[in-house]
Amino acid sequence: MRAAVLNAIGDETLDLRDDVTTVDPGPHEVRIRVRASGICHSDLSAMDGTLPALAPGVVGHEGAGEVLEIGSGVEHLAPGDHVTVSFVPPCGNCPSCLRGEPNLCPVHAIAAFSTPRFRLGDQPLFGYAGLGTFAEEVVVPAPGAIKVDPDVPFETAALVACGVLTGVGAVLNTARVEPGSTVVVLGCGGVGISVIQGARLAGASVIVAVDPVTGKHDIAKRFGATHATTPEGLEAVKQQVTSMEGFDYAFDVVGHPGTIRSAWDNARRGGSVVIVGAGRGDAMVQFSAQELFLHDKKILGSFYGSAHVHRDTGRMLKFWRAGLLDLDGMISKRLGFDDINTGLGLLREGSTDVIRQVVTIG
Ligand code: CXF
Ligand code: ZN
Repeated sequence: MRAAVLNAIGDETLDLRDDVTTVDPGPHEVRIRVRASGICHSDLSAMDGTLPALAPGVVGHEGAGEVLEIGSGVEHLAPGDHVTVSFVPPCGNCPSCLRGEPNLCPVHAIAAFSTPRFRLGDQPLFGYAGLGTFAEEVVVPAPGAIKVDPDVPFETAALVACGVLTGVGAVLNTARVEPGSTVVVLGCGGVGISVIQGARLAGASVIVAVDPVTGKHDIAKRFGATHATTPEGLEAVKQQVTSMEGFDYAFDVVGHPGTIRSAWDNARRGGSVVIVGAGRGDAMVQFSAQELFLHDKKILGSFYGSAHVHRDTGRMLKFWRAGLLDLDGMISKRLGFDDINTGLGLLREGSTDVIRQVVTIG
């Protein structure tokens, strides 16, 4: 089958091959025909070493498709079901799952680092984050396949699997933004736009979008931002909309020390600083011991939107059906399998017309 292979960490392009196979589904696993995959910034971060990943392997971690085959013991799925796939399949029994934090379930996430999901001849290939959705088929643990209604387009469903759960989840689950709040969002890619849409859904009265790429400002406004500015312009907008107090909620959706520090600086005393951006393990952020206590700000990490993937996937799609989340408008480019490297290149350049590119796999 076709798959986009990352031969080595540091490679700038993927090897588009047609001779990759999947492993066979074991007990409690399912084989899925991937029909659509989003291109997420974390795929680039896997390629350039920002985020941990194994090579050789197949990247892509935001996908949707159709169940082809179920292993023994799989009860909630049948061939033909439409599903999204999750990079954190919740095991249901570990302490994280039992305390209601399934996004932190380590069981399958850790196994993904020792269990190849594909083969290229005799060579085992890993699947990025346990998935590898830039392939025509994937084999995943059954709890990582989330059933969706068959009338949801695969491209729309795919977005929910990572970017939308991560961004909207950060607002609704992690921060629990209250109606009337003031919100600033640093970074207006696919996840940043999802944070903006989540803030609109939560009833925020002010949503300031910040991105150095000015071409993204009008896009951010289309999805609910009330103001949009470059990082240099943020101070003036803050003065204007919060009377210098700062924002109730500041979301970093970049993951750089500078943007995290800016989120802190722009939150009001007592406000919340929410870290959504996926940064490097060795990038350090500085806070003084005094400011940490004196300003009473809450620093909230948000991994996978603190989502309950089996609860929140359907919830996001209900918002979409109700017209409260514009998922289709987020798809700025529809690509074919052969265009994956072009799509990654556009994302790397911070292209103005890229919010989410979706690859139709088949
Ligand atoms: C990432 C987090 C690390 C694993 C892959 C997905 N989140 C969003 O892109
Ligand atoms: Zn992602």
